[in-house]
Amino acid sequence: MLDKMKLWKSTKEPDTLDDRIIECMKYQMPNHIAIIMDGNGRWANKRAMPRVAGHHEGMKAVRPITRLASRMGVQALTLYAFSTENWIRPKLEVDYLMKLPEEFLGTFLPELIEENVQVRMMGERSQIPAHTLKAVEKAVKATEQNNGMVLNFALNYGSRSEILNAVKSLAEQVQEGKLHAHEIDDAIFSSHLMTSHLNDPDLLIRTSGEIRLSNFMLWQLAYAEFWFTDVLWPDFSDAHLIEAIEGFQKRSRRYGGLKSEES
Ligand code: V07
Repeated sequence: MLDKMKLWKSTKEPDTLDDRIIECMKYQMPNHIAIIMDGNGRWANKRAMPRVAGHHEGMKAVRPITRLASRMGVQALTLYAFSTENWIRPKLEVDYLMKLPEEFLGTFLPELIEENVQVRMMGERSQIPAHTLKAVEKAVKATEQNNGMVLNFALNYGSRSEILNAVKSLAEQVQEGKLHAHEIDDAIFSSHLMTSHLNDPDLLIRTSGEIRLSNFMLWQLAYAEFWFTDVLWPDFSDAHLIEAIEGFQKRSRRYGGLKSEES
């Protein structure tokens, strides 16, 4: 895709996706992109299809986005696949969703290994069905020697519960005399979150027109740029990711000096 020949193309030619990728990569890329993949049910509704068909189409959209992010040099991509609030959905829908990791990895794992991607998962493991967890953990293990982009799936994840668990574990350390309460700072707190091994996202994308965080990475998104789009997740394509990154780059150039002081 990143054809070196394209570098020699005349600037008069219309912008192809490859041209835009090359142009984008001249500027500061987001290090960590987080995505709330919303609008799968609505995508299906619009076509008079069952909701699960939308989820399946949404799963198919993950692959090209992962591939493009990795090729553009993004260090981490976190995808909100299932929230702790999603359990209230009809059982058949939940059962279907919990089969998607297996299906996704069944076809995509060899390519992830090949592309040097590191698969990770964050979320409350105890409620996740054994068959789902097994598939995810197999992928985590199979890619742990890789050192390319981290593909972090938020699965049964909720940010408030993550924060509360961090508070509890810090409180225990204080109680055991291993830590003084006044020593607790941003870095120590962050190290007790599920993202302790990752930098904070610098770009959040939410599809499908909802302008909410829905309990997603509340601590980690403190300084992120937010990109909201009406595009439904199954329709979110390479061009949309590039558009979001171009938007991010315009903003981070505008606030240039300030950004690095904040973070
Ligand atoms: C899910 C597809 C994407 C749109 C959002 C809802 C439905 C990929 C995964 C996945 C998770 C872990 C993993 C590999 C793949 C996934 C769920 C739902 C529960 F290691 N898509 N996707 N998991 N959807």
